[in-house]
Amino acid sequence: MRDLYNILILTGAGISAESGLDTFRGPGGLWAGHRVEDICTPEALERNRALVLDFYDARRAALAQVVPNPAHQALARLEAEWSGNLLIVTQNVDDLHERAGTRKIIHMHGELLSALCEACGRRMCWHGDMADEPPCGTCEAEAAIRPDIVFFGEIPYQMDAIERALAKADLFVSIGTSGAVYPAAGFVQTARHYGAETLELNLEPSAGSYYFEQSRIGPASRLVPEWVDEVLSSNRLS
Ligand code: BJW
Repeated sequence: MRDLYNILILTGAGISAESGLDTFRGPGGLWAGHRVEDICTPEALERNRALVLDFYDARRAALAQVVPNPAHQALARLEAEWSGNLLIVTQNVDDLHERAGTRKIIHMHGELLSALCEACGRRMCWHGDMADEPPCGTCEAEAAIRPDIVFFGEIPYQMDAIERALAKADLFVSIGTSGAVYPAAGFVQTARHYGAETLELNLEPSAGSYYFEQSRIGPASRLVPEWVDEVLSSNRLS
C-alpha cells in the first residue's frame, strides 16, 4: 500500500438522501415528472422559464428544512483532523457539506443558494424566490436572474482545479453517485490513470463500479463514518 497524502472525494445525491433530499435517478427520483436529462437544459429554461424557476424555488425552500447527516459530518471531521490534503468535489447543489463544517469544497454543478445574472454574468448569494423575476441587483437587467446551476450541455465549474486534484490524488473516493453523468462519471478512470487508489461507497453498485478497486455497499450514514475512522486511525500519512 502506498503512502496517503492527497485524498479527493466526489459526492453525489446519495450522500444527502438520508437528510431527506431526493436523488435524481432512484425510485421516485423524477424531476417534476420528467427525466432530469429532458428538463435540466438551457433550452428548457428558455422554453419554460417559470416552471424551472418554480422548481428551484421549491428545492431552495426544501433545503432550509433539512440538516446534514452523519456522512456529511464525518467528512467535515476528516477535513479537520487529517493532516494531509483533502478536497471534496460535490455534484450536489445543496449546502449540507458546508453546514456540517467542510471548508475545502468545489460545487461542480453549481449551488441552490446562488443566482447567476445572464446579462452581466455576476453571481450572488440567493436565499429567496426567483419566480417573481426580480431585476439584477448589479446591472438591473429584467428577467435575467437564473439559478446558478450547471444544466446539461453547460460546462461544470472549476474543471481545471478538479483536473489538477485528480492528477495528484493518492486516493479517490466516490460517495453516493450513480456514475450516470459526465464528466464526473469519468473521474475514477482519470484518477486511476494518474495512479490513485479508488474506492466507491454507495447503497448499490453504480454504473462505474467496475472501475473502482474497492466498492463498499451500504448507506452513506454508516459507511462514511466507518471509513473516516479507518483513515484517521491508519498510519498511512506520508
Ligand atoms: C446512496 C444512498 C445512500 C442513494 N447512501 N448512496 C453522451 C455520452 C457521454 C456524455 C454525454 C453524452 N451526451 C451528453 C453528455 C454530457 C452530459 C451527460 O453526462 N449526459 C448523460 C445523461 C449521458 N453532461 C453534461 O452535459 C455536463 N457538461 C458537460 O459535459 O460539459 C462538457 C465539458 C465538460 C468538461 C470540460 C469541458 C466541457 C453537465 C452536467 C450537468 C448535470 N446537472 C445535474 C442537475 C444539477 C441541478 C440540480 O440539482 O437540479 O446535476 S443533472 C443531475 O445528475 C445533477 C447531479 O449532480 C447529477 C448526478 O447525479 P447523482 O448525484 O449521481 O444522483 P443519482 O440520483 O443519479 O444517483 C444517486 C446515487 O446515490 C445512486 O447511485 C444511489 O445508489 C445512491 N444512494 N441513497 C449511499 N443513503
